[in-house]
Amino acid sequence: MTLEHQARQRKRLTATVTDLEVRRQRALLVGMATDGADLDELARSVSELARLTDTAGSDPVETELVRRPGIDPATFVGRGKAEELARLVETLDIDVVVFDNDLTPAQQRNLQKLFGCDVVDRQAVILDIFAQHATSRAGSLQVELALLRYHLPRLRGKGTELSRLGGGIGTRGPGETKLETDRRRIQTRISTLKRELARLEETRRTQRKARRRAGVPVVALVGYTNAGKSTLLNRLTSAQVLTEDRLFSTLDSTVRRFTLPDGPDVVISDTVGFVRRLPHELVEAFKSTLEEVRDADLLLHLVDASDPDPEGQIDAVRLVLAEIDAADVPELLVLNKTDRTAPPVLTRLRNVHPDAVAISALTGDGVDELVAAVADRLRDRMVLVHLQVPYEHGEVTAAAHRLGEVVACKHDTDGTVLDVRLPPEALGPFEEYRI
Ligand SMILES: Nc1nc2c(ncn2[C@@H]2O[C@H](COP(=O)(O)OP(=O)(O)OP(=O)(O)O)[C@@H](O)[C@H]2O)c(=O)[nH]1
Ligand SMILES: [Mg+2]
Repeated sequence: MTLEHQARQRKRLTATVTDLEVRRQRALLVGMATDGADLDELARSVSELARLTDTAGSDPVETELVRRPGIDPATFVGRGKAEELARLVETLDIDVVVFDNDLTPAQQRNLQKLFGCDVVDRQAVILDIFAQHATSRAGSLQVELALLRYHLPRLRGKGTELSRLGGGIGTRGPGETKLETDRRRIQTRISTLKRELARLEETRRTQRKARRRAGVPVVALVGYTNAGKSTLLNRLTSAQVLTEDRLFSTLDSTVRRFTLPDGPDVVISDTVGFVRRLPHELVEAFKSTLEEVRDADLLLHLVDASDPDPEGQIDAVRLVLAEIDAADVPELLVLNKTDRTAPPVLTRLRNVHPDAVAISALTGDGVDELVAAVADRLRDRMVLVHLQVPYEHGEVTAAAHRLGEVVACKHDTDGTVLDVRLPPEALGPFEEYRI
């Protein structure tokens, strides 16, 4: 298979999802609650789906909330309801029906046939947004990997579209053999992507190790998408990360140095935001980007305090953190957007989370307190050492100032005597000067 052929094939595969945004399509949103499910939660989830759909480039023109005792394996919402929705599709001239719940490939196929239009689920919408926003090489490869994994089990449904790819060989239908070839091609591409990503990851891992050796603590910004992570990074450092009032503006990680007042340098990293029910394929594919988070010394967990459901966002973020093995990294909760949060809401959040710091990344309010809190938290993990450094080793004294927090410093006849707090991983080169 030629490279050009592969590229064409990849484009087609993504096109099945990205077709959504070529022209603004009219979308009908459907959310279903089975017996005992929390209806408020459903309403919130569906209103978030509306934002996701809009970000993906379609107009959510109508929303249908369905209650049912259980899931229908063939049509998800049940035959009667599905027929009702089909009529709505007709009346409202709908191009795509977006389900908030995950659909099985069979349900998706059946509904598509019944509605006579595209049917996608929340996962597909999120994947689509990622596909549109990925810019870096690693980001694009990760998104492609996630898309292929998502499509692989759904291949039967897409059979006719894929069959056009082969071209040339007459007008035979998809058939089992064709399907097998397509599957194999995708599997091969998945292996290639994994190899390429592993190579890219190796470089990043080396950079991370170098930072570790230099003893620079890493603070990772994490949080729900649109919580204000990039805005905070830009405020703290001179980074110029794109910030926008839309979901998933950031997909790549950016790292910047930042000097804590009277303290050591730290590295701050900003990375992809999380969302409720982030597709597993994406979490898997972005694991290498998210390793930055797992290896951090401190997580700044930003939450949009002005959101209707900040607690839901906190829970969703913690779930993803657990999924990437970062649940044990120390966390400092930051209540952001205080400038647009109702005072009683803020008071309640502060009571529930007494250790949290409240800020407005936009106005800068509370940011000094946040920086002090970060310094405190990092200090907790520092080790206090006493050093005597001969004057001819001035570079060691300089390194102590750069890497640690110098608490006391005096000049003796034998050299500089220092009390300094150092991160545990930076102790090595100082051992011989300890007294
Ligand atoms: N009013 C107000 N708006 C804020 C504040 N912080 C961020 N914003 C706005 O919230 C939106 C999202 O901010 P970003 O910094 O892009 O959020 P993010 O967490 O990086 O989002 P993603 O990268 O998309 O996951 C932007 O429109 C910001 O201007 C704040 O403290 N107050
Ligand atoms: Mg961002």
